[in-house]
Amino acid sequence: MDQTVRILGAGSLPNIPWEDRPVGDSHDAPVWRFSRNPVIGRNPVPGVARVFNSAAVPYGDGYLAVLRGEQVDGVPHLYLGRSPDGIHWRIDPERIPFTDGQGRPFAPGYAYDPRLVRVEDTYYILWCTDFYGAAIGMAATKDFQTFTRLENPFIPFNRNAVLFPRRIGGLYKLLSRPSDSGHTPFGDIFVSDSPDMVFWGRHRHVMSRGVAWWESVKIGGGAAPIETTEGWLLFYHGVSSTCNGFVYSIGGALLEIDEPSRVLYRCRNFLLTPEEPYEERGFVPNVCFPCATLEDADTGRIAIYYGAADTCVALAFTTAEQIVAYIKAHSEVCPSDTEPGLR
Ligand code: BMA
Repeated sequence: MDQTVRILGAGSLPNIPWEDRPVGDSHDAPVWRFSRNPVIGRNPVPGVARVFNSAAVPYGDGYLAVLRGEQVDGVPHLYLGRSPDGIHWRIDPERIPFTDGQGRPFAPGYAYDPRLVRVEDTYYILWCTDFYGAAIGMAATKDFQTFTRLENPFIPFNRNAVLFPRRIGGLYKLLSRPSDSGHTPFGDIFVSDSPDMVFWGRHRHVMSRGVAWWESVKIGGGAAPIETTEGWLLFYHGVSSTCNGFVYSIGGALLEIDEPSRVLYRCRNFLLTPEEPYEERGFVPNVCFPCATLEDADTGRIAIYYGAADTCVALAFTTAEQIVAYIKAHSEVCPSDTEPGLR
C-alpha cells in the first residue's frame, strides 16, 4: 500500500503486534482495540496485584517493558517484562534493581506511570517518583542489566514526563506536565531542553487543556512522540470531570519537527475513550492511559500500549496514514498552542 505519511526514525518491525481493523467498525476515529485485550491481567506475579500504565520497546528479537506494578501493599514500583511478541509477557518477580551514580542500590519510595524511550544507544526510564512530593524520576540502561539513576529533571510537582526519541538541534527534549502532588485537577503540557540529560531549561508551553470537554480538566504526554513526515505524532491523555470522577481518554496531535513546542494539528475528538468492561471497571474506573507505542516504518502500523482502569495493560492499533488524516481532518488548535517563544 502506498504511504503518503511515512514514519521516520523507527526501523522495520515485522513482528509488531497487529490485527486489522474489524470490518464494520463504527468508531469515528481509526483506532481499534486488540481482540484479546487485556494483554496483562491481575495478579501477574506474586506480590503484584495489578500492572497498568506501562511502556514497551523492541529489544533483540522480542520486546522488553518497564511495568507499573501495584504491589499488594498498594504501593507502585517498576518491574521488567519480557515478551517474544509484544502480547505474551513474562514479568520478573523482583523490582528493577536501580543503582545510583556510585553503583549503590537505589530504591525510589514509589514509582509509577513509567515511560521507556531509546535515544541513540541508551534506554531512558522516566517515572513519577517521590521527591518531597510527586516529581519525575529518571534512569538509564544500555543492557537492561544495570539501571543507573539520573538526576531528577525538575523540582516538584510534576507527575508526567515523556522523552523525545532523538535530540533536536543537539538537545534532548522532554515533555512534562507541572502539577500538584495529588490527583491534580489541572495541567498543560510543556517541553524542556537539555544538553546532557542533567540540566533542563528553555521551558516552552506546548498545549493547554482542551476546549473539547473530554480533555477540559488536564492533559499529559502519553507515548514518546513518533517522528513522521507530517510532524511529531503525539498520543496523549486527556481528562474530563464527571459527577462520578475523572475519565481518561486518548487524544492525538502533530507537533512541528524542529520546534515541537508548536502544535501543527490537534484533534478535537478523542481517539479512544473507555467503553470496554476492562476500561470502565477496575481499581479506577474509566481510564485509558497511553504510555508507549511500537511502530513499523515499512507498513506504517502503530500499536499503542495503554493502561486500562488502573488494573491491566491493553493494546490498540492504528496506522500512521489513517491517524494523521483523522487528526488533520478534525483539528482545532487552541491559539495558545501555536504561540512561539516565551511568555
Ligand atoms: C493519574 C495517575 C495515573 C492514573 C490516573 C487515573 O493521576 O495516577 O497513574 O492512571 O490518574 O487513575
